Amino acid sequence: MTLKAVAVLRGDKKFESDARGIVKFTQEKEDAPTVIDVDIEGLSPGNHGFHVHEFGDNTSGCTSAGDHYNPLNKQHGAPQDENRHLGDLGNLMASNDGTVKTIIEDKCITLFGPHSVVGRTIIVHADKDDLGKGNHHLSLSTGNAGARVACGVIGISK
Ligand SMILES: [Cu+2]
Ligand SMILES: [Zn+2]
Repeated sequence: MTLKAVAVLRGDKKFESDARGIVKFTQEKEDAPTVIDVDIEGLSPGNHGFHVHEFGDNTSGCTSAGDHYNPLNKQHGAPQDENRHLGDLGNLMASNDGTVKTIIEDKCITLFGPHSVVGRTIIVHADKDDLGKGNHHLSLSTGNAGARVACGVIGISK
């Protein structure tokens, strides 16, 4: 049975961000990769860290979503790394007009079972995620990706 989910991302006013967009998740069965369809605008050109964070709580904007979703207690990393947070999706590359339209396939993100990302928050950051390799004190926790410019709670979709 295919499961689908969607998040509507809005800019965080604290950072005067007007980034916004839609991220759709589709997974055909429990052991299949999840296909993530990204359509975002209003970003600065260049790379932006992209993660699922633990909580579906946006009461204080994107800040209240907590840390990277990490139910298996791993270090921050790149999507293709074995040692990565479940929520680590690497970077989105915004073009010169500030838009991102891309499709990501990820083997860790799931819509099934106890580690489902439904009800959690997807976040786009101001800066590039160094994928745990930046030698910064935040590299192995957040990738030093900076402010949370846009976010949205992942909800069940039809
Ligand atoms: Cu993040
Ligand atoms: Zn992470």
